[in-house]
Amino acid sequence: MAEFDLVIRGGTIATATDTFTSDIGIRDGRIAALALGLEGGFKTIDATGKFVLPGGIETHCHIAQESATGAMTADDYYSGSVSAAFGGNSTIVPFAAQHRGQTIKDVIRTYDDRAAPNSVLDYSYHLIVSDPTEEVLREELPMAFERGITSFKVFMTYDKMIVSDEHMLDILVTARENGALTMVHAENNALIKWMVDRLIARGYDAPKYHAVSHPASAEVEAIQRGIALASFVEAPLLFVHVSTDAGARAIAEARMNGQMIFGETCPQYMFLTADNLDIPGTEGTKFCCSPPLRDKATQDVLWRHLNAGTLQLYSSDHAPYRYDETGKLSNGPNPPFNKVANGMPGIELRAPLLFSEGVATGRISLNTFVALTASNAARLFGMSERKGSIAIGMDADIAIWDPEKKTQVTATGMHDNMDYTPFEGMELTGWPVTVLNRGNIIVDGGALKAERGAGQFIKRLPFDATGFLPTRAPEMTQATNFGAKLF
Ligand code: DUC
Ligand code: ZN
Ligand code: ZN
Repeated sequence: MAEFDLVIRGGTIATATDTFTSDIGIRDGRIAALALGLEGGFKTIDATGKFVLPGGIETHCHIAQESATGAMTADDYYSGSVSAAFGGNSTIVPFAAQHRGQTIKDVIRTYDDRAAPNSVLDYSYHLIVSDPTEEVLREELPMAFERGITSFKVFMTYDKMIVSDEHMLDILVTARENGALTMVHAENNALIKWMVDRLIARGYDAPKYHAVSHPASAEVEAIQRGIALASFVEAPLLFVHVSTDAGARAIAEARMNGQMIFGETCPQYMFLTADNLDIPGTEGTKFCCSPPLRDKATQDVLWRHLNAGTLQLYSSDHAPYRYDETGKLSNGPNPPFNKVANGMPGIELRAPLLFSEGVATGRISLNTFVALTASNAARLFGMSERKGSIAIGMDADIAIWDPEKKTQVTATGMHDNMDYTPFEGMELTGWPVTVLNRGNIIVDGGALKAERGAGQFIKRLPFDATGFLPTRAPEMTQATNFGAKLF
C-alpha cells in the first residue's frame, strides 16, 4: 500500500516566512511529510519549476447574497467557489447577510442551505449585522460565535444597513466578550448623502460621479471614528476595502499604538482608477463600487501599505452584479449613478493580479504574497491551526503556480457567472495551474476536478488578541472611573 495518497515532487515551496525546496507527502487530506526524495505516493505531481504555495483564502466575497435593495449576486456557491478555485484559492469566507427583521438563526440556516450542497471549496461565513437588537446581541451572536462563525461585518453607511455609533459600541463589546472580530465598511453616511443629493440635483448623474459622491474624506473620517470607538472599549476592528492613503495611515498609527486595528485592500484599488468610470454611456456602471476607485497616487501608496504591514489582507470584494437588468441595469438601461448596484467581480483574478503585478515585478516578495493571499487571513479569522501555511499536520490546501505562464484576461476566460471583468485585456504573468483542497485536486491543467458540494464548513476559532496593548479608555476602567463596572 502506498504510504501517501499524493506526493508533490520537486517544487519550490513558499510560506509567509520561508522559501525552500522539498517534496510534500499528503495523507488523509493533510500534509504528512516534508522531505527531499519522498517515495510511495499513490499519485504524484511533478512540480519542477513551479511554486508550491498555500492555497489562497479569500475572505471578502459576496456569494448567493441579496443586497439590501433585493438584488441577488450572479454567483451562487457553486460558480463562486469554482471561480475562486481557478484563481488559486482553497478556502472562501463569503458573507451571510442579516437584513432588518431577520434573525441570525434564520440567516445562518439560509446560507448553510446555499453553501453546503454547492461549494467545491472549504468555506465559512462572516455575518453581516444590520439589526443589532438586544436578542441579537445577547443570544444570537454568541450562538453564532459558538458555532465557529467568529467574525462579522457592520456598515457605517447605507440607510438600510447602517449601525449608529451607539450600536457600534454595543456590537464591539459583544464581539470582545465573545472572542469575535468585527469588520467594518467605513464611510461617513451623511457626507455621501449630501454629495449624492447635490450632484443629482445639478444633473451630474453619470457613472463617473459615483467616484465624486464618495469622497476620500468620507472614508478617512469613518476610519478615525471607528478606531476611536474600538479602542475606547478595547475591541478588535478590521477595516475592509481601505481605498485611501490617509485612511491607511490612521490604521498604521493605531497599530503603532498597540491597538487591535487591522486593514484590508482590494485589487480594484490597486489596478484601476476613477478614470475607468469615465467612459461614454452606461458602461461606467461596471466600475461602480464602494468605496469608489481612486487615483494613480493611491495605487502607488497602497503597495507601500501592503509591504509595511499596515494592511494585512488583500481580498477581492467579489460582488458579482452583471451588466444587465439583473444587476447593474436593474433600475433601467440608463440609471443615475446612485441607483447602480455597488461592486465588481474579481474572485478569480485576485491572486493572479497580485502575483503578476507584485511578485513578477519585484514589488513584493513571494513570502509577502503568501501572507497577503492566505496566511494573514488564516490567522485573523481563526483558521491558522489548519490553513494558510505548508507544514506537517496542516490541511493539504495547496496551489501550484507556474510563474512563467502568460494569460490575457477576458470575461469569457473566467469561471464565474459574470458577463464582464473590469480587468479585461490585462496581460498577466504567473497562474495557479493546480489547486488542492484537503488533498483533493480541485483544478488541474485548466479543468475542474471537484464534485459539487465537496467543500466543508470550517468551524473557526476565536480571535487571537495576543501581543496587543490594553487600550481601554480610563472611563471604562474601574481603577480610574470611581469603580463603575461597565463591562
Ligand atoms: N461593500 C462591500 O464590501 N462590497 C460591495 C459593496 C459595499 O458597499
Ligand atoms: Zn463594504
Ligand atoms: Zn464587500
